[in-house]
Amino acid sequence: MRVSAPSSAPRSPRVRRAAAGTLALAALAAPPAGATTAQLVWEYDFAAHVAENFSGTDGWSGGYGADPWTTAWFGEDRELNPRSDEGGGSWGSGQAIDNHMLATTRGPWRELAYEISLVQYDDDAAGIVFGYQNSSSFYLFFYTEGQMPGTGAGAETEGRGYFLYKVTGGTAVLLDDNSTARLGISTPGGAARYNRLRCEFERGHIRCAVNTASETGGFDSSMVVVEADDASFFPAGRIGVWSYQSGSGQGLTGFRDPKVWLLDTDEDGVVNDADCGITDPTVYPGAEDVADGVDNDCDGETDEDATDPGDDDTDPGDDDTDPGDDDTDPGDDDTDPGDDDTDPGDDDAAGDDDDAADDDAADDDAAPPGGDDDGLDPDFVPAACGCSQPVPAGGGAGALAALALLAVVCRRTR
Ligand SMILES: [Ca+2]
Ligand SMILES: [Ca+2]
Ligand SMILES: [Ca+2]
Ligand SMILES: [Ca+2]
Repeated sequence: MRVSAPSSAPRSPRVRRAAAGTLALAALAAPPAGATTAQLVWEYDFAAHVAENFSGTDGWSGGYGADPWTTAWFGEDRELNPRSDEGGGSWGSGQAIDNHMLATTRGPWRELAYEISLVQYDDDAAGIVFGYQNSSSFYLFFYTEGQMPGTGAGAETEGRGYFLYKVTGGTAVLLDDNSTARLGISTPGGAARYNRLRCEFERGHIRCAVNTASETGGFDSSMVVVEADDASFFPAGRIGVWSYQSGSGQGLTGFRDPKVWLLDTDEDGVVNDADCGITDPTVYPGAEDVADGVDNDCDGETDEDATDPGDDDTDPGDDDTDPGDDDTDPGDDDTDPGDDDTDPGDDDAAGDDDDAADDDAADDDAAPPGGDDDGLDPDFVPAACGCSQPVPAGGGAGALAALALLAVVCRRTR
């Protein structure tokens, strides 16, 4: 259904805007995904860029050239209006269904809160796009009390309420809708009344709210009209506005005062779009990358700022004060300060210093001939005998018995 634009006094005086102050985000109670802070990264004033054909102005670009947009339609009342918006088509076909205006040089953004004011003299669909990848893939939030594109290819249908679509490769799926929430956006033939639309996108959770009572009055949870989770959400994309069948040569849809905030879920001062740990306030670009197995500073390397990069911190007995201790010997308990950890056969018994003067019976006889004092070396030769036969290898009782036998042999050969 089509309505005519008011023929006289088409617009009431502009609503006097409240002074910039507390961000509306803070007033949107109980954010479901924990968003409590955000950074305003962009706002735009269409009134400062009056153009008959607005596409191409300051980075804005129309998605469908046959339906131009303008900021000069109503003289001093300079919002952004579609000049025409006819026909149907399908997503990405270059028909009216694609009649959007994108901020092509802002962003791309993903984890955001996006607001804009909308006035609607028609009863057909109008809304906003975000996460825009191309004309066939984007998120679309709109309101209608008349004509609208359906799901799938976008064949025209009629509806009433709020709709949240995800259009992927030219096919729209319904993420959520709401036909019971108070509408009140459309004001066919009546005085201009701007409504504030807001969509938040945080970690795949999308929710959109409408304030139908005040263009600048902020939001609370009662104003949320659609809400959904999208586990396979798009990467960062552009934002824009969208109008369907509401041009009719009269510019029945108007937008103004877009604003974008980027969300900082963990309140570490770095917005989610730049934070590799969006729920961990110890992880952000510029953080010290300590030895914890985590890339704390989001540079792709892990633990590069740690004092001892070879220390894996998995040994509770390792105090990390000995630079010569590489923690790679599981048999080293690090409890003997005199142990230099260079002998893999070392059992770390107290008092064992692994040197040539070792008198431990468990010594492996690595000392040079004659340098060992245990008398049990394989290369030991009794100096008083003159026999050239070496003592059999081994130690303990066997070796002592061999020594006794050798003494008998020596005596008999004299
Ligand atoms: Ca953060
Ligand atoms: Ca973080
Ligand atoms: Ca790092
Ligand atoms: Ca680390």
